Amino acid sequence: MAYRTILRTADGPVTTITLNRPDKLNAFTAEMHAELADALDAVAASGARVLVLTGAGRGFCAGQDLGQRRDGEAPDLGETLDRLYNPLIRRLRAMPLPVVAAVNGVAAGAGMSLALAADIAIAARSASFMQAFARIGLVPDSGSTWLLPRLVGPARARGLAMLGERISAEQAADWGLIWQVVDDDRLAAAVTALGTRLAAAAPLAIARIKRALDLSWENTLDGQLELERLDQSELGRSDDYREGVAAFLEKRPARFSGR
Ligand code: T3D
Repeated sequence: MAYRTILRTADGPVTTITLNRPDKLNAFTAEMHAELADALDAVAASGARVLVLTGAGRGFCAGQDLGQRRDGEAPDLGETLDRLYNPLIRRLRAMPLPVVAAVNGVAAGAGMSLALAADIAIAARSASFMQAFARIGLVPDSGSTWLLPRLVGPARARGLAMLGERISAEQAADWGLIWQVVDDDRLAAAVTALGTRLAAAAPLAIARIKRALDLSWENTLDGQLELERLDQSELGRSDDYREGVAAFLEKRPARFSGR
């Protein structure tokens, strides 16, 4: 599929998908959703070990393209969530490889949800985050009502969601919304370094870590202890575990195969 609204590039084991409608701060259209879904299929089939999501130009993603909602009719937004946004968020969370959001600029509405749904979000210092939904009469979607209280606690989640204020990348990092903020001219290098580290990590362990941390929100401590036991049972029999221990004892970097 030839893309018009995104770019997909591979650098060894790291694939980068760039949302590419810079004049609209990479706001989502139906076409972008379709191209992104196709690109995620390609990533899944490619054996990539890390996925980086970023935006072209001065924005990361400004959420739904409101230009496609301007005609005054009353669209069933539940239907677009069902068909486009929810599958995207579910898919990113379920992908076995680590997903990194390289937040190069403003992340608003579903664009902020997208950044928060990544496993690791790293932002340029000039980037910002905005739960824009309430400003246009909507509830936060694409997972934000689930993610926000878990990341920042209920008080800040309510403030962010109800006020729709734009907060700086630094504040987002201070509040625990994202992993790290770096100077703008360091973002590309920091993302490359992160991608290299994650690509060298043990793939089976990474996939189980993603799943276990998500399941922890619904599990009791007992349930989570049991999940850890089952994961550890399986991972303990993997080539990756054998390689990890051997590499430690031989004082060399591990070369994980994902088996
Ligand atoms: O509809 C459904 O299917 C349900 C799903 C909903 C999910 C959602 O995401 S709802 C929330 C939608 N997003 C927003 O409400 C954010 C709207 N944008 C903004 O509030 C501001 O643009 C920003 C705070 C993000 C950035 O402000 P600023 O001052 O840095 O930039 P700007 O000048 O406002 O925007 C630059 C251009 O991008 C501008 O175009 P122009 O005038 O130069 O031709 C602006 O209209 C365009 N743009 C920004 N966001 C959107 C957009 N165009 C369409 N849709 C947008 N969301």
